[in-house]
Amino acid sequence: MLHTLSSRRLPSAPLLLLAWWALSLAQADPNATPTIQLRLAGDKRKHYEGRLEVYHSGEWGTVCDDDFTIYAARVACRELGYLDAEAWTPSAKYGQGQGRIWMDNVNCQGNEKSLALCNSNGLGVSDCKHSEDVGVVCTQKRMPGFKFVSNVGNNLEDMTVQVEDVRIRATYSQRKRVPVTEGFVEVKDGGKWRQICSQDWTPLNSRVICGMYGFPGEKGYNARGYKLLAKRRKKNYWGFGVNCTGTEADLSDCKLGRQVELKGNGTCEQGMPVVISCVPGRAFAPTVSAGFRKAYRVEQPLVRLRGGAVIGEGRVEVLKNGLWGTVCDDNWDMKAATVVCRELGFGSAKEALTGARLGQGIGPVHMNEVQCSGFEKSLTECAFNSEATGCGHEEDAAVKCNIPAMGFNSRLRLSGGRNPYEGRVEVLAERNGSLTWGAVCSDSWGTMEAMVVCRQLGLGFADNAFQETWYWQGEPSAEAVVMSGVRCSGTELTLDQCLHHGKHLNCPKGGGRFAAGVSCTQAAPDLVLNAQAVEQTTYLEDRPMYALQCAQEEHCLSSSATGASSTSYRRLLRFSSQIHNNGRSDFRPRSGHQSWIWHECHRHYHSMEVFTHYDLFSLNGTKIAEGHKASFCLEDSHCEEGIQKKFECANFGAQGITTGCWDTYRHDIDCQWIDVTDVKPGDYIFQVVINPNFEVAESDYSNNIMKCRCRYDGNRIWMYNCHIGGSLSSETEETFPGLLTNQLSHR
Ligand SMILES: *[C@@H]1O[C@H](CO)[C@@H](O)[C@H](O)[C@H]1NC(C)=O
Ligand SMILES: *[C@@H]1O[C@H](CO)[C@@H](O)[C@H](O)[C@H]1NC(C)=O
Ligand SMILES: *[C@@H]1O[C@H](CO)[C@@H](O)[C@H](O)[C@H]1NC(C)=O
Ligand SMILES: *[C@@H]1O[C@H](CO)[C@@H](O)[C@H](O)[C@H]1NC(C)=O
Ligand SMILES: [Ca+2]
Repeated sequence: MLHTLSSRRLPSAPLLLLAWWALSLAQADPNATPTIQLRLAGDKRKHYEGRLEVYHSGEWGTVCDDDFTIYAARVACRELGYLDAEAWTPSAKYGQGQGRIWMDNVNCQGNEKSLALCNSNGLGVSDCKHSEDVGVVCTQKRMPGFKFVSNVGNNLEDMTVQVEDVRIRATYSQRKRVPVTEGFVEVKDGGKWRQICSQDWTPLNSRVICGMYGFPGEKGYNARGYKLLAKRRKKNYWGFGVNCTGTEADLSDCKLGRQVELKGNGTCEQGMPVVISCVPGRAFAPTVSAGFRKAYRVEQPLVRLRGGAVIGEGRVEVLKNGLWGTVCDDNWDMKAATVVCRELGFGSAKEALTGARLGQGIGPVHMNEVQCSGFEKSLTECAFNSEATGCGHEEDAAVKCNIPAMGFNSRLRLSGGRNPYEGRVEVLAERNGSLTWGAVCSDSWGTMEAMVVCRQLGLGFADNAFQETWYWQGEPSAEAVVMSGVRCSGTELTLDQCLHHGKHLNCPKGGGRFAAGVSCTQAAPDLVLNAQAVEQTTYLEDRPMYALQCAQEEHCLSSSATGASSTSYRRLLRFSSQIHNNGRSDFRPRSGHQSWIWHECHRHYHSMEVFTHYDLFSLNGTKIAEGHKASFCLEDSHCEEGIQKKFECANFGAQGITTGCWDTYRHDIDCQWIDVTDVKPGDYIFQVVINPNFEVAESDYSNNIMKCRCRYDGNRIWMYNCHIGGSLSSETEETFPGLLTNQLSHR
């Protein structure tokens, strides 16, 4: 990138002359413009970005970043059939290319039809190195009416497929199935849908297209039936074949196949239109529309996604030795991301994300420098380095996967809100024999239910669940309640998978302006309790009643303390809790200052009346010590390096926990204990649950529960095996006696 002005910025006089000559030629006769083709190559993390490569005189080469601008990127992206460019990147961000550096000092106005029409040193004239290869990020949207032209002739080595759109066109009898998994493949080129000639077609091509449509695999189909159908259809074949290796995440990464010789009568030689049949993941098994689909859970996965706003997105976590951990983003690419997506029953990857873009995990970093061939059945079969030294959770890898078109948001809508992300929830339901939009009863309506709505609509996480929506403007568009008694566990893909009353509606308050509402958000906080801190700070204290008056008033002692003499002692199990916000937005109490409660005894405001539960259970799951509900004054006690504290309790300050900060309740503050005065010696399970009523939305609730084994000999107490919910494999968790995970998953 660094160069002296004299040698680089100003082309020598003969070069200038040459450039002028080439330009004037080009203007005089458009056919004299050097013929080039473009492609996006290299280590991509989205299919619509990459190293810009130019094909000329039978050779692929790159473009130097000197003088490159967003205008040049726009010309290149449009030439590739994308609507526009979003950005460009210098210094071989997508890796160094090979061969010639075809263009240097490219200077475009932005409206040129081809990169070849922009000013430059001239094709092949460059003194750059491949470390200066330029990359572009195009918009995901394709240009309507884009024509895939090839002016390079038949010599199309390694050209990629750039068409306007692709689709699977279901036959009439299959059209009612959701999702569509089988049909003729068509590409849109020059504004027209065209079939592909089946000569040279391979299952690898089918695999890529199934992946784009959200399906992990492809299978055979009844060829004879389709042959008969094809005979009767009018055909309009595309002029090219497709040559995928099977590991591409998108058709635009596949090479172009042979040109197709179309006969005068419009048939392709020895061929018929390409048909594919995709195999959906279990969660997306087809049903005839409006059928009942059960929520589905993976049996014993080795890989899972966490912290994603919508289905098919999340931080990648892998199981090793019974312990869940994360993946470092070094070398994280579309191939690895696609292996994860297919393994989990989705299609290929839409995006491979780096830098903990979907939140930071906890526990170990299990994999680093992952390298997949693209055909592995599981990410755990890819090559990787188990040494993750230098990889912190701020480098956690994540994915966004293609999922099938389920028409989820055609059965649910929001109305009346102040913006498109909020509103009264309306569902399509069968009433008196016809489908009508109706409201949802707000009895039992809470964050879990709102989460399912936001996810189903692709709007992210729930920010708020409203039980009253009367203060929104506008008359409700659907007055009648058509759904009541909704209770979701949080894993459902759609609201109708949640428990509800079905036909037997029961909603005393009615719908209208009291109907259920939601507001959705792209980013949510994620509170996680530091299990080690609990383990390390536990001890017993015998404290006289006269020093516990405040605690008694705040119900922090068990019932046997009532009426106890002021000189008697209570035995307290004390510990510190450290609550981190690992999510992507700040945690704030649901209610504003005006409704906080002043606690005279402790002289501060509580912003959430129930923020944590502390309990002690026997090994068979019976509650032993009366735990209590603790409310807190939320603040940033400490933050990670480089993050500013925002929340402070003192003086009626703003309460909350900033992303990257944590709130510490030291073992020596009042009520930070369980009263174990009446507990007999033995083995127990100690449990802490934070945000237990899901009052505030989080991107992950599974890590809100923490359990420890606990041994009490009558004098001393030992706390061990402390761990966060969801951090162990289900088998390991089962060997840990007692109740547990279910505690959180239902109220
Ligand atoms: C597909 O590409 C490979 C190499 O990239 C080549 O060997 C093969 O002949 C191509 N097949 C077709 C049908 O173009
Ligand atoms: C199209 O023409 C070819 C030869 O030109 C012939 O073999 C083929 O049967 C014709 N197909 C149809 C559908 O007419
Ligand atoms: C369905 O029909 C019944 C009786 O005809 C009527 O009372 C009720 O309001 C109707 N419900 C809806 C949602 O139209
Ligand atoms: C559970 O264990 C406790 C003692 O730890 C015992 O008193 C209780 O009866 C047991 N309950 C069941 C259902 O086994
Ligand atoms: Ca959480």
